[in-house]
Amino acid sequence: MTKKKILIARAIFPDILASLEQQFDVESNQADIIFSPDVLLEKMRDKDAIMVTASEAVSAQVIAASPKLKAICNIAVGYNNIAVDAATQAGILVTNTPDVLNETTADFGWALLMATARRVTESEHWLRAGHWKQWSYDGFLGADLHGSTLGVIGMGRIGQAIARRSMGFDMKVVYHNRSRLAPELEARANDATYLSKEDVLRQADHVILVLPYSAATHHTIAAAELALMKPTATLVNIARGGIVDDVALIAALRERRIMGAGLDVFEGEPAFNPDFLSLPNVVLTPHIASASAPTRRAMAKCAVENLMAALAGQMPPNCLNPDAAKKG
Ligand code: 8YV
Repeated sequence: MTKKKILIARAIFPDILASLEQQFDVESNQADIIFSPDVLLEKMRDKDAIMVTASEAVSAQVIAASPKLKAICNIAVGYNNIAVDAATQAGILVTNTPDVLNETTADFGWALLMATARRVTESEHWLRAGHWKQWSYDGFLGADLHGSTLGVIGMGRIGQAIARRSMGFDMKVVYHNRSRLAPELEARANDATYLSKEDVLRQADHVILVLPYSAATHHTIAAAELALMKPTATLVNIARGGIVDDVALIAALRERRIMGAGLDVFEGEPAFNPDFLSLPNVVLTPHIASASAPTRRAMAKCAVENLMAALAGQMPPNCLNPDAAKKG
């Protein structure tokens, strides 16, 4: 029997690649050279399934040019890079990798929160530059986490994991989400209080964004929203670029209308607005919130399970568009 053809668009763990090569005719990209949209389209033409990351845009055009395709398996929980409706119409299953990254991503949200509030990277840069000649009572005064109010915008599984961690800091949690959580979930999330987005921004000392990106969430935080925040507040984005209006954020940080920001994601990444580089009150990381070795491996394995199920004619465990099966 001829093996099914799959494309793995980015470098993955070599042993996971080797196990796939035993079962499928695999085109891989261990050199990790990003495919242009045209190259991706060309490579997908004869494939039965593809594995991509959030960096690959699987557009309606690319999908229309892939007549054999049965499955698009994202190695990410967010799937705004994939034209899911077009895939559903074409009878192509789309999968993501939820849950396996919740705790690791929540840990990283806290890393950014703490680094931002306590000015960790700013003071480290200062030290490395040789400026540390004496201790001073007001050197790098930051904001307290303990006893403060945490605002979570996007209270899905990762948002809830972040809120749970705030119990240890004796914090109050306020949140906004498309819909209010069930009472037992609010209780587990440190007795989180549901508020409008505006009230979360007004009340929180630290705001963290954990919502999925879509046309509806584009610029959830822009100039008007930043204006509602306390001048002492911090903002952390571990969700997606585009949820924050980066130009508006740069102006707010420059004018100290908020204290600081911690950003793991950017509009147009991996390119980002260079004005961030000249601001001391922002912590910048290159989209690494899920980057622990066990979690990245778990994400790859989850994507593999989804792909194998789809190519075996079964419903993948993390299918985002089960209706696609009806078109098949
Ligand atoms: C991914 C992420 O590592 O899962 C997501 O949605 O943003 C990250 O965990 C990254 O997007 C690569 O696909």
